[in-house]
Amino acid sequence: MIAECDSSPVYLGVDFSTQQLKVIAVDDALQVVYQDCVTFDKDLPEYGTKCGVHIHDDNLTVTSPVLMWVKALDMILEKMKSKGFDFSHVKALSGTGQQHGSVYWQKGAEHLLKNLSSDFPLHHLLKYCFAIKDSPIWMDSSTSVECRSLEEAVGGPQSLADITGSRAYERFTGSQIAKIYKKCPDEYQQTERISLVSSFAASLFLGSYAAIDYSDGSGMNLMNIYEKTWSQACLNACATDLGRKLGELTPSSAVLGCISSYYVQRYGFPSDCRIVAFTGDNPASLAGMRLKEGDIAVSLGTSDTIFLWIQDPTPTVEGHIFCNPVDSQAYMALICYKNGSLTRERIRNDCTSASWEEFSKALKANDAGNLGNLGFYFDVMEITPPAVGVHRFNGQNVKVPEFPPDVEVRALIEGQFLAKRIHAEKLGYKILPETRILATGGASSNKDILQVLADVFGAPVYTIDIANSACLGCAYRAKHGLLAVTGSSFSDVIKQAKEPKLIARPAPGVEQIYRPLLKRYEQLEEKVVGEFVQ
Ligand code: 5FX
Repeated sequence: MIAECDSSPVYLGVDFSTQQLKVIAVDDALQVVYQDCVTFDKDLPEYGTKCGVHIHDDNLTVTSPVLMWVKALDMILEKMKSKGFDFSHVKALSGTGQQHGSVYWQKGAEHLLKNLSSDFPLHHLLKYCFAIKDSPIWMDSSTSVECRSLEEAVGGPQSLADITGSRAYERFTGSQIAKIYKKCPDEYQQTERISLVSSFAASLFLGSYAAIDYSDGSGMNLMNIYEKTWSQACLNACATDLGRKLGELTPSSAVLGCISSYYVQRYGFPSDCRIVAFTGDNPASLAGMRLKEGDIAVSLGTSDTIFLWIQDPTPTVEGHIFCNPVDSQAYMALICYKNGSLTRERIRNDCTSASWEEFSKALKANDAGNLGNLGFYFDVMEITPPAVGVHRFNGQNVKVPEFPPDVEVRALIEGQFLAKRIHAEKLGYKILPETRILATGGASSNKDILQVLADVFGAPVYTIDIANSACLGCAYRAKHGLLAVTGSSFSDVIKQAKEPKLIARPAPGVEQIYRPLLKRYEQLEEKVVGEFVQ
């Protein structure tokens, strides 16, 4: 699709996700006029990533090369140019990135950012700009020691959650920075700015360091989510001089400035194209799905997440509270699962001929409840609950070594959704007659998977046309950022956007099947975690 050649405004959303860099452009009526992507493994094989990342030998450390992200940006902009995308209509641009990952800018990098020559691609110009070449990302779980000392420094896990919205989590940026401070002191010393993936990406467009927004900043264990300022106690517990290296925080809908002249000269963006603060992928998804209070979002991507809109948060030691990206008075609650689409793909490959069609057939081969068979599929160390390995139980709660392929497929999908419902209810979420489940992410295009979601939750499932709600949400946020100065709310701005559409309703009678299974699954989950802890 090519943007229309009239003078109507266009808003751009970009998404630096785990496996791809994506872009979506919408017109003034918020209709999608262009979409594109660069896939790291396929399009940038020289970086040798698998699913966009490097898993290190300890199986705990997970990083991505920061220059790969920069080169992906060069690539996608060149692609758009060669397809005739007219950059001169772009009035505002915003973006998103995988949450928690961090980027370490070398001393002198901002000077380079401010003086980019449009004759060269960014990955040439920024080659020596990073003190740490491999950025730690959200899949990393190597920082347990740093987590414990951060919690101890502020009075324990609940005290840390009371300040930052979450107890210490390995992937959160505070403990990742603490690890780098300890293990790579010279590189830390050489760092003049630490960005999140989202604010790093914003900096590339801005041509100077972009502030971290409140919503993505909530995923660091460093920010006071009520005061929206860095918590000095948390900063002190992680590294010296950290406040200065992190810079100021900013509201998620703030206009940070105009696009760098590099993009004006090289691609033809208008010089007054506004850069609206970038945010994390889950907050951006909340915007893209038009989530309202009472809804629950289920995102089925590289990570699975569930999230809710909340007004008065009570942080606990399970799940996270983030500042809301579209309403500065509100919050969002989130739970993240590491075993998402990669585990679904693994089971698809093991149990079918690696086809989603076959996977769907296998899923439908057994009735709701899977004859009482339940499974836990944690190929990598899970976050909630903290456990690893594959654990299968028959209808008598006896552990079994394997299931027939179609039972395995249903056990995986039912298990993933039973877990999500149990954990959402533990966060205080109540399923009411008006509840809507908003599904997004790659697997949300599979109607059979969404039918199981509707059945397990006993609520209707809706989707939007665009599976990448995070990227779309940023195109919406770009327009909102521009209009927010005139007092328009996000919900006013997105009135014109398409409403989510109904995909699946719970089948009659399933409630009676899943109610006892939810109880059993919860008890078995405790057993699995207990085994792991011993
Ligand atoms: C959320 O807390 C997560 O860690 C993941 O969903 C990442 O944001 C994936 F990009």
